[in-house]
Amino acid sequence: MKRFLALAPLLLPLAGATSIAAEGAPSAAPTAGAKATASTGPVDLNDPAGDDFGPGTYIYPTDAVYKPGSFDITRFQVVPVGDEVEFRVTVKSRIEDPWDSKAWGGNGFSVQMAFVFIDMDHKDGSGQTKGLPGLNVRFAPANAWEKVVVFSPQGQTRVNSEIGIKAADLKKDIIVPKITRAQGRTLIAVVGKDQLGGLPQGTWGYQVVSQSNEGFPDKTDLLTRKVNEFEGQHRFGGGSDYDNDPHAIDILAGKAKGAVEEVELQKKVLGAFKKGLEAPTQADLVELPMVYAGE
Ligand SMILES: [Ca+2]
Ligand SMILES: [Ca+2]
Ligand SMILES: [Ca+2]
Repeated sequence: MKRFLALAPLLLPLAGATSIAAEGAPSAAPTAGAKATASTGPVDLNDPAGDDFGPGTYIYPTDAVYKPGSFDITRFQVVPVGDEVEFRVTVKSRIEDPWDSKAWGGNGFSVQMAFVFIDMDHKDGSGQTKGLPGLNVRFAPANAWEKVVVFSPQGQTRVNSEIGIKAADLKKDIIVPKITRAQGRTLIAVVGKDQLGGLPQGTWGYQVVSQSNEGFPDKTDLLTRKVNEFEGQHRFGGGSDYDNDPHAIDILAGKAKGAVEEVELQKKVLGAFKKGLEAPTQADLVELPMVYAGE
C-alpha cells in the first residue's frame, strides 16, 4: 500500500494533473483490507490525453452531447476493497448524464461505455481471442482473456439481455458489475471477487476499450456505437462503413505509463485492419495487446 501511494502522484499525467486529482478521480487509496503484495493488489495505469481518435483518424459524432475528451482514457485503476474489486476508468472530461439515465433505469451517465478485458493466466491459447460484438477487435492467443467487465450506463437487465442475444457464447466470461456509476471524470464498476473467480493477481494483464453507449444498437452490436467513414449526429467518423475497422476510440498501449510514444503504438495497433473489406472475418480484425501491470 505504501509503495502504491508513493507512486500514485508520479503516475498522474503531467497536463491537467491538478484538475484531474481535484475533480476527477476518487481517492486512490484502497480501504483497509487491501494489500499491495506481489500476488494481489491495486493497479494504477495511465494513458496519454488527446489520443481519443482510435487509429489516429476517428472523429467524434457531431451532436453536442459528445463533449471533447468524453472518450479519452487518462487513467485505469483496479482497487480491491474487501470481497469486491473496483475497476475505475477515468476520462478527460467530466462525465454527464444528458439523456437522463434515470428515465431508462440507467446508471447516472449516458454517452460513455467501456470494456476491461483481463488475461488472468498469460498462457498461450488459454482464454478467449474474440472481442465482443460491435468492437471489431480480437486478441492474440498469448493474450487471450478470461473475463471482461462491461461498463454500461444501461441497467443490468438490459445489458444481460443484450449479452444473451448477441454474445451467448461468451456469456460466462462477461461480467456485468454489481454497481456501475460515474464520479467526476471516472467510471466505476464494482465487481464481486466471486464474479472474477478470485482477487486480482499481480500477473494479470488488462486492456481497456473506450466506446460509446448506443441505446439503439445494430443487431450485431453489444450496445456499442458504430464508427463509419463519415461522422454523423450519433456516429463516429474516420473509419469504415464495414465492420473491419476497430470500434475502439481509445485503448491502453505500450506499458500504459501515459507516455507520448503510446500514442503512436495505439495508432499502429488500431490502424492494422484490412481496408475495404465488406465482409471481414475474425482473422482480418486488429489484435489488441494486453498490459501486464506487474511486469
Ligand atoms: Ca487517452
Ligand atoms: Ca488467458
Ligand atoms: Ca490510448
